[in-house]
Amino acid sequence: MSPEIDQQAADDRVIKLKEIHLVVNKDYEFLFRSQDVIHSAYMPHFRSQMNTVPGMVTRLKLRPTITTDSMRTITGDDKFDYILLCNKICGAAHNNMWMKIVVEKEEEYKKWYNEQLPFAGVAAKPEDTIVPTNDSTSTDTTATPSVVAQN
Ligand SMILES: [Cu+2]
Repeated sequence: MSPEIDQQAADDRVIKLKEIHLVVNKDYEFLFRSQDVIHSAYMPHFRSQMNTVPGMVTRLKLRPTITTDSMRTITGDDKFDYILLCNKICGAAHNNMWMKIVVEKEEEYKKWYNEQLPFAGVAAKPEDTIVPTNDSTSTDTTATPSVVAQN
């Protein structure tokens, strides 16, 4: 089934907008959409970039091969984080368009995943629902990626 036609979305997990978790050595396909202007999803450590275009879905495939913890050892920087950020000067909220990417082992990913509420659980708690806003000081949610793990 195409990931865009998920009739059972109630079991999807709602992910906080400032952090994506990926399993090391697993193939992923990012699906990007934009509700306003062209943004550019840039992941400099993965040497990857894809425009996000209103009215269409753009895709980017990648396989992270080094965990965040290993990169902290390799770089000697115990605060190292992979990042995803917008690489277009797209509007007033541009500087808020970034998020951390955590690359980790499968067991760490499963622990984190199980701490995330399913969509149906969040919908039952309206105070936790993520709502896009036009406030320029808040996170711009108009170009949010979907990530689909591939086997
Ligand atoms: Cu942008």
